Amino acid sequence: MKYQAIIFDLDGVICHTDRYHYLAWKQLADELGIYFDETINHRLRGVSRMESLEIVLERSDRTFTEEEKLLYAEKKNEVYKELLKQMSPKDLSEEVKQTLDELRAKGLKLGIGSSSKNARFILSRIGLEDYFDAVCDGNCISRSKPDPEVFVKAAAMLSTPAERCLVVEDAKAGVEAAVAGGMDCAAIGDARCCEQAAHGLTMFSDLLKVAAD
Ligand code: B16
Ligand code: MG
Repeated sequence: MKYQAIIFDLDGVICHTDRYHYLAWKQLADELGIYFDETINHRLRGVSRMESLEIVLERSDRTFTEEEKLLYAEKKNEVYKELLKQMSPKDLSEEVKQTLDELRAKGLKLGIGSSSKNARFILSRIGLEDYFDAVCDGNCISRSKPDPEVFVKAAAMLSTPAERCLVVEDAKAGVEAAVAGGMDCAAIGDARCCEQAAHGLTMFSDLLKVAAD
């Protein structure tokens, strides 16, 4: 097999938290009197929390101090974390769980490479807290996607050279990060239009065909 390890993005690949991100950013934007909608929310996919805040604040004519920005990011995160408590193992689809189990049975190492600082909490909500061989998340990195740091560190945690790792991503910045790290990327959802992706997945279980090569 070409690949020895698969590194999964979390939000938008293993599970879906967009709605909660949307509701939490919307609450903050409303409080600040800033226009925010689903289209703007879409631009926040795979982008770090502070970069997301910058995008949300683009619609304001005010300038904000670094202190204010940190406070707003924290405020949004408190609302988001509260909303995440609604998640349960039911938010992990049968297709994703079965595919992960089959990939593991083939002897592949499985890891997470996520920009989110809430990745471990999300994994625990969906019943996967102890499932992965490595979890590299927003707390482990200083540069977010499209910088390859999160995937390079995940590959090191899995003791697997980049060329034997496959990254699964739903965001353009994530595909770019994987390729910059010397890894093949399987793109799902919106990221499928990225030419840099080595594979396109119509559905998550298509990974079984890709991994068998
Ligand atoms: P947090 P991923 C990303 O997760 C999300 O796609 C993105 O929308 C979010 O802003 C980012 O995590 C940071 O999340 O505020 O929880 O640290 O797609 O890289 O798994
Ligand atoms: Mg994602």
